[in-house]
Amino acid sequence: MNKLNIAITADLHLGTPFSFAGASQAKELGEFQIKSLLELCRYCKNHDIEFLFIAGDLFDRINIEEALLRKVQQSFLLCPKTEVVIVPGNHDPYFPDSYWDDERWPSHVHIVTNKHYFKEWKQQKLRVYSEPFTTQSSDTSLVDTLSPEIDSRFINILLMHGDLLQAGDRSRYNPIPKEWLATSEIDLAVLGHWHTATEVIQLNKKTAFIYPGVLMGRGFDELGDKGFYAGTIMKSSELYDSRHLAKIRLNFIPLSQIKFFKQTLNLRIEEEESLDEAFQDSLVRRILQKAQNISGNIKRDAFYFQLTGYTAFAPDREYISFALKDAFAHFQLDDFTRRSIHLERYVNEGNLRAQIAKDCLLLNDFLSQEKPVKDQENFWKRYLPKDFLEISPAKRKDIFDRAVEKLFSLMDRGDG
Ligand SMILES: [Mn+2]
Repeated sequence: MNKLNIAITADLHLGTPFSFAGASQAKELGEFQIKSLLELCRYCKNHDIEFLFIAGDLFDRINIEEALLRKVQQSFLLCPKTEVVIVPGNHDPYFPDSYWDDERWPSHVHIVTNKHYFKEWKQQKLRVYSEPFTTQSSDTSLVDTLSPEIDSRFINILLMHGDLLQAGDRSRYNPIPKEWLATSEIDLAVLGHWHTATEVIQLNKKTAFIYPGVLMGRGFDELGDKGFYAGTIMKSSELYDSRHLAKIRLNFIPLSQIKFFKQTLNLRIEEEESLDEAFQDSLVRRILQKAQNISGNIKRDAFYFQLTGYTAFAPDREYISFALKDAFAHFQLDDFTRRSIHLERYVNEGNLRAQIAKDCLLLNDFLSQEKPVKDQENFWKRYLPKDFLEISPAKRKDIFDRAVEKLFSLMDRGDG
């Protein structure tokens, strides 16, 4: 039996600008990315990983800072006994004199720079086939024939960046026909480009594929645990051995660097403080509490909160964000709350607004009745649009509330 310890990852997108964050936080997020790579390399060393496959988009762009390139090259020095194979993806395509041609890449790092890439590790009975991106898109499949032909005594890996699709489906990013892969006799296709992980998926008895997903989330569209896959691939090297099908055991290894979370905090007026300032502080507390319930280490997390529901005061985004700026690695807040109008507050004013408030209270009362009193119905029918009473009660109430909100906020602004 031939057994290899392998790790796989893709789509690190190192050098992402993180433009949604402020300058200092963007820098910090970039450092988290490098730390993720360091963590991965340390894992490879500590777990005797023999091969690390990186399935494209290691870098986010074709122009990166020299310092970043050096850091990445040096990261791999942490695992000198791991053979690292990297294929360029659509974000970091290979072209002559690009960073891929830099002479300082460690010797155990193998970069796929030529078409029909093939490399064999005789002793480990491993063969790797790959095709690099050489431009930023490719609407035809980068792979057609495998050369040399598959020798099933080896463990055969296909390392590719692209879209695994049904024949005829279109993609600008290297559409890899599923049907082709299923007949390729490749043991494992290690694929990049899909940012969501798939685990190992067996296409048939002989061939499996996996998209490891991103190594680290980069925004609020890549939520929760991210990481890489590691484990073993096993195969008998006897040609006619019935066990010559590969056995693949890969586990998801979450990384401890930054995670992204998206949360909604629904507010109700009854729970509120009676003072604006106390209200803002209570929001700060509630956001913190909710975040802490979700994650054990919020200083390392990025949280996006959406506030919804009814409140008496408008949440002060600036105040809340300032109060929380050191609590999280990154924090974003959006306010979708609505003001609740207390009509009773206005009825004793003795002005036109008081009269309108009284009418609104009466209408509200009428709209809240399950079975409207006939007299009242006849009365309101004269004032309401014909179809209004045919709308569902919940929808009706919502329209009414919004109208009252609008009306009274306009009158408030005009000081009555
Ligand atoms: Mn990509």
